[in-house]
Amino acid sequence: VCQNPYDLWLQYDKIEDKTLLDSYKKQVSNVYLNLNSPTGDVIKEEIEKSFKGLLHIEPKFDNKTPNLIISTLNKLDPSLKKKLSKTSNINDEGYVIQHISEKGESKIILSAKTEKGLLYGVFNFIKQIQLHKDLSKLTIVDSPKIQKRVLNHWDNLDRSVERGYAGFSIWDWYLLPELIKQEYIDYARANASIGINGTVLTNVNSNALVLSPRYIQKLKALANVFRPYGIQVYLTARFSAPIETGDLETADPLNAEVKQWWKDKAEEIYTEIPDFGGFLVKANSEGQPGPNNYGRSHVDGANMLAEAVAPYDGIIMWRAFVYSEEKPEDRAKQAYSEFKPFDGKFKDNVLVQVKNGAIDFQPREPFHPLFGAMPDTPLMMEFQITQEYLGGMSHLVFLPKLFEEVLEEDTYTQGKGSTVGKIIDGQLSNKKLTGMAGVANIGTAKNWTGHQFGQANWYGFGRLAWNPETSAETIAKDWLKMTFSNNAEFVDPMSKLLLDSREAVVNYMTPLGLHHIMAAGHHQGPGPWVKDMPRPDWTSVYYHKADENGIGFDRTSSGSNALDQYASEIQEKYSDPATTPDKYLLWFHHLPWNYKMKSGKTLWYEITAHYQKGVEQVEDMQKTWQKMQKYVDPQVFKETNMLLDIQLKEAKQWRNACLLYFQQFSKMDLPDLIPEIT
Ligand code: GCW
Repeated sequence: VCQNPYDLWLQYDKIEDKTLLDSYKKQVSNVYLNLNSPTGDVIKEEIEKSFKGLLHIEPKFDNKTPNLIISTLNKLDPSLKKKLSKTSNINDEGYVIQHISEKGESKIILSAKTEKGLLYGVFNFIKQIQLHKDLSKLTIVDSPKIQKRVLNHWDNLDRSVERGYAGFSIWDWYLLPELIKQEYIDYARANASIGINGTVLTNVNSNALVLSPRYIQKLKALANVFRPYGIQVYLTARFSAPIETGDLETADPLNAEVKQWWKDKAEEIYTEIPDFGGFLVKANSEGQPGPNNYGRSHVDGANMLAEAVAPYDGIIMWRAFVYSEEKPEDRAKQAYSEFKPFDGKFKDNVLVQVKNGAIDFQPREPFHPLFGAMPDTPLMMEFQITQEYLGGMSHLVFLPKLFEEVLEEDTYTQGKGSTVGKIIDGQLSNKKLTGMAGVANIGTAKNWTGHQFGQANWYGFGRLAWNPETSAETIAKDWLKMTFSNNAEFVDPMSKLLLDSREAVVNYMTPLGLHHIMAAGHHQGPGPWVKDMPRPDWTSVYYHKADENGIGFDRTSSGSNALDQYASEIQEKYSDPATTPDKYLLWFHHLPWNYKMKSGKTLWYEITAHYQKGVEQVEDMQKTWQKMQKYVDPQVFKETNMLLDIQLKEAKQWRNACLLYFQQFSKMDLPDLIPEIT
């Protein structure tokens, strides 16, 4: 076993099964490839690399008697083209991979409308080999369901990464544009392999320095590296940039000089980077400047920027993560209150980027009520891949399970079946623009993500951005097979481990709808006691509201009425604790400690049992992992063991801290299932 963690899921180790290997060698011995472009070179390199690694062959490219034909549709021999099924279904980034027989000879055709489509097809084709699939049965017709599949780096120009746990930023701004690190190329390749087609290089909290001419040259160097891989670069735009640069005295979006400043800035960037993607903006949130500073609205701000990038097909991703310092309203309600009235008012090249839940990337939140509530505005999903509230660098948590849960939630906003996924991919409204963003968990760590299993979250984000209906189970299995081993004795128990890991973290951190009870500031570890912060909605007591009468946040009509922001089907169900799913119970209700749960037990008992269950689930993860040694690189095996030890220790800390803290209010005994804790 010799996986190299740096190579992520693109492990191309020789296939051991001799029969399989021989059949592959026969099927793809000679490749037709006739592309004369940087993307063509990338495709060729990838074919060479994977065939050398997986099949131990040097592919022939003599174009005479090929059995693997890689060609764009317009250059494909018409007789072959005729044999392909459903090519009209693919979009510009889609592809077809199909096994056909021609004059008794078998051939595999890989075709697409564009070279970018071919690149995605090539990565999928190689994946089929990694997964030991039968190539003689291949018929894959696939296109991304979402257009903008983007990583958001919260990377600062000093190379610190906000909420990053994998070392420093991989962007070495100091040595750019001259030094092009191999990591930049490998980063682009990894992203292309999972269909990610954009990257926002800077933190939403960054200052405007990155917009200066010096930095635009650095950015250009990166864009040149990424282009053959189909990846566009984007930047965050600080709203006060015209002032910060010393050019103007105002950033008022309705001021003519300000408008011109952004137009000039866009021109300057696009002159150097013609395929620049556009800007991501955090405005009037957590101290960031924005249009509100001038008495203007989010629409004024977003549209002003949208106009500046429109001539170049650029887009603006305007974040809806806002919660005002002045408003005493339930924080969960604020983004909806502020943004819903703007539905239909944004320009066509604006996406409103909404976090999956209304608070902040918790282990579990109900879906954000804005999904479905702005039918005339393209909404872009923002997931967090880095584990800010989910154990940071030390906990193994498979996030595709969380993402899947959100995407499958029914908003009922256009009748039953109006899932969040269908709103995001535009199915429900024929949106012209669609997008999904993931806050990256990537850094200078030798394995990119710090925790080896963080790689699965990067991988899974890409898969879901490509197709939000992909199941977490498929993602888990594919990732495990591509990264480690196809052996069922490894894949079956390990995919169970991955799929259960998300519920484990919910259980030992925030079961039954509890949320935001982490330690203040760094958000790692328990802190249900946190109070007396500069803002009430930064404390834990604001969210759990535990007192002698009970626990939970009443968001029904007797409380903040945040429930009112959801469709009536959801309101009806969730307004009564008896019909609210247990997983959201304390998100919507404040209930007495002896409230009788669906299980027949008291609320207090269920809280304790969930915390205990979470701890036991980590113990189960350890047991499973112990059996996997022979499938895993020794260093990865050892390190994961040590990390699981930390996770178990911290899970116990969570259980102990939360139960002892809440017990002072419940004044009820800990049931026998809880070991003695002090
Ligand atoms: O959750 C908060 C994080 C901040 C982050 C902010 C945001 C980038 O604690 O670190 O800032 O969300 O999403 O803007």
